[in-house]
Amino acid sequence: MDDSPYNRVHSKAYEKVSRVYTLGLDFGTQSVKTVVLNVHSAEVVYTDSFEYDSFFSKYDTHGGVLTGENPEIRHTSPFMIIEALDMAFARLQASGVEVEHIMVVKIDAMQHCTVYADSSFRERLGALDPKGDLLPQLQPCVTRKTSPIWEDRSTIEEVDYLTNAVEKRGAIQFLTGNRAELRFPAAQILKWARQCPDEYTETGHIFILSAFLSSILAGNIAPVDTGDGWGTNLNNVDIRNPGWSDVVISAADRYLSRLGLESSIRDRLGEIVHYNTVLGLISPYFTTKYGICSEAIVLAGTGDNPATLLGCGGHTVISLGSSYTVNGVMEDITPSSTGEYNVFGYIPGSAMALTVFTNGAKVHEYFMERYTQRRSTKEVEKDWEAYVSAAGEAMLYDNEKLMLPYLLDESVPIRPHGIIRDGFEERDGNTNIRALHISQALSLQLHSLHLSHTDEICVVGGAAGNRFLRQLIADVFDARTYTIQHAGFAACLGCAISGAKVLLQIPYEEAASMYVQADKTSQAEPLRQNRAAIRTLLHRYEELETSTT
Ligand code: XUL
Repeated sequence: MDDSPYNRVHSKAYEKVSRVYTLGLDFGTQSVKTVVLNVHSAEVVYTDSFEYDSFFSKYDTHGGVLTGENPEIRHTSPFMIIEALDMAFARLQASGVEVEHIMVVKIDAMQHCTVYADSSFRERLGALDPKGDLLPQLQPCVTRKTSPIWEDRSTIEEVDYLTNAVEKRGAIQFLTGNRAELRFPAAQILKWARQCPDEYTETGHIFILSAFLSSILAGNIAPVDTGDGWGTNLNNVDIRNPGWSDVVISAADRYLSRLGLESSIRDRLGEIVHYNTVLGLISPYFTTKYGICSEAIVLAGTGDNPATLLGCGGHTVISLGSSYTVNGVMEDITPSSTGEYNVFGYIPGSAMALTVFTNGAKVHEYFMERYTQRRSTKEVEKDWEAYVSAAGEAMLYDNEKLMLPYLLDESVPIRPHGIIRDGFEERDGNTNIRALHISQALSLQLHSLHLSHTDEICVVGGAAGNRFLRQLIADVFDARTYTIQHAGFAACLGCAISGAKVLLQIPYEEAASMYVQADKTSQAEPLRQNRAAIRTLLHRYEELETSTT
């Protein structure tokens, strides 16, 4: 066995003489979350979370996003994120967790966010002084002072250009796995180059956020993994050989050339690698300053969605937030022709799809206000219990009332807002509440047919506590549903589990079953007696939906 950093940590993991921990960090839009996992006991020994708005008020962010006049422009501050990396480690050290046992570190971040640095970045990373903080040492090399995030919608011109430029050369959704998206880096970079050509010229490295942060951790320029690299519209779709799309890169270069910018975007992008590629030892900055084991390795960073998928066990994940998302493995990589879902890389050789339904728990909140008597703010849980009880029994019938519950413009399927009730009135609260639950579950299933494994579903997010909705999801998908412990930390848990997988050299499935702890009390099995009704209801819902195209 050679004496590479990887082999040294791997043999340490087997010694079992001391504790071995892995560290997962999640840089979301609003907050940073951290998990430390004990590899041998499978115990989560530390969780932490802090919000940008409260801890970095000088940046004046709202929900982590810089305030501005144009609602289409949604940016964060790369400087705030750099400061937050120091803060995550400072809090970890102050917590008393034995940081010297941390042997692997992996980061995930909100997808599509980009950070821009000049060519001094590499040298600066190699010379980070632990006596100082990261920001003063790295700030001078950040060439773009704000970073566009996934909520940005200001790039229509570039999206049109990219779509048309490669239409006859393979079409962007087939070349990159996704239609040209407003929030993806290809369009974002081109727009910025058009508006700020001098900054573009000054920039030596364009990073996806997870790769930027991983570069700091590893003290060297880090590649992006397929999880995040596939969210750029610049990647190819060869999941076994990660790389950029030559066709799209040349189209982007033609756009830049018209602006008088002759050097290729390719030179600034770095490499794309498989999920979990070992980047090397952690930078001495983190070992000296925060006491992390000097033999700890850093794994390639990834996007928050691939990280969440693993952190929830690798089965399909349905997240029931104000919007609903469905995130699962896609064995047969088929891009969406309508943009209903996005395709990203996942663990090596495998891809995943992510769907976002705009109208999720927001509609339940609206119905709760409309149809139930609210008690005091202290009794929110009781109010929700009463609301769920109003939806009625779990037994389903062919003639259940159905609705298209689009309080807001819907993204899946694309429809204007408006609640359409199929043969019943707005006034009857219980009927409306039941119809909303059933209709949402049916829609989730009908728009997840591209996923490969929906036989087990991890349900997370604020509305995961709604037992009726969980049962309906079990019934319509004919799947066991469950929630997990530490569900709010699923993304960084996914990173920590990836670390344990590398240390123990076990398959991802085995790592997931060792470390993802299902909350046993939350399990729901599909009810046999509902099977026939579900078939009818799926059919009826599909007809209702298509009747409104
Ligand atoms: C995925 C996307 C969001 C962000 C959220 O395409 O835009 O889910 O990853 O952080």
